[in-house]
Amino acid sequence: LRAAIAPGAVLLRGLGRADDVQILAAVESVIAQLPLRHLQTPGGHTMSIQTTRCGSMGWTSEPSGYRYAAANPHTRQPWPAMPQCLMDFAVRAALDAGYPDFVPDSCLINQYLPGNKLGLHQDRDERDLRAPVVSLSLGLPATFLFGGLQRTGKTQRFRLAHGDVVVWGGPSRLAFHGVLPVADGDHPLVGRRRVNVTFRKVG
Ligand code: MD3
Ligand code: FE
Repeated sequence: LRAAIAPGAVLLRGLGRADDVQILAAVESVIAQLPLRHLQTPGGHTMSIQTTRCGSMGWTSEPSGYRYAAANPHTRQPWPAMPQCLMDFAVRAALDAGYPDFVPDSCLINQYLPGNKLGLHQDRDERDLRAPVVSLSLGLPATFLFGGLQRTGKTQRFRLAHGDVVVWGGPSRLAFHGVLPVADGDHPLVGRRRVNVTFRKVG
């Protein structure tokens, strides 16, 4: 089921459900190589969600700001490789949404425990802003906030459930967005958490 939810943004409801066992195993293999942790914002706050990543470019937060790097600044090692099934899934989702040339080089994995949230922000650290962001929700459902190009504008709300995919491109690429606190629950496959996987072409 494909629905345009905003200019350039396409919701592919349940696309990730068919392969959820394999996708979750790939996510767990990344977590085993590079454990989830709370990032410190450049402003000195600790994020409630926990993060890890894979692919040739990894997103990091340092006192100097957010940036993408080819190596983990803590270990000077490359990031874990992107599992092939995650790469294949992201390419297929982008194709379904009308972005046939999408080849991600970066995958960010965010884990939300009940109560965790993500404040309104823009994703603008990627060099190639023509490429869309592909996001996959797993586990507990969440209410996603989607605003305009200004932080103070009106926001729309979307309920994202296990297996839902959104591809954010075109005019939506720089829109403000966030996630409301996740309600408690227990997902039969994923457990007491929401896992969000985003794929990007950093360039
Ligand atoms: C709209 N993640 O990783 S996914 C992020 O659920 C992030 O963990 C949220 O925001 C999460 O940066 C939301 C949906 C999403 C991801 C990236 C976007 C929406 C987006 C980039 C541009 C516009
Ligand atoms: Fe974001």
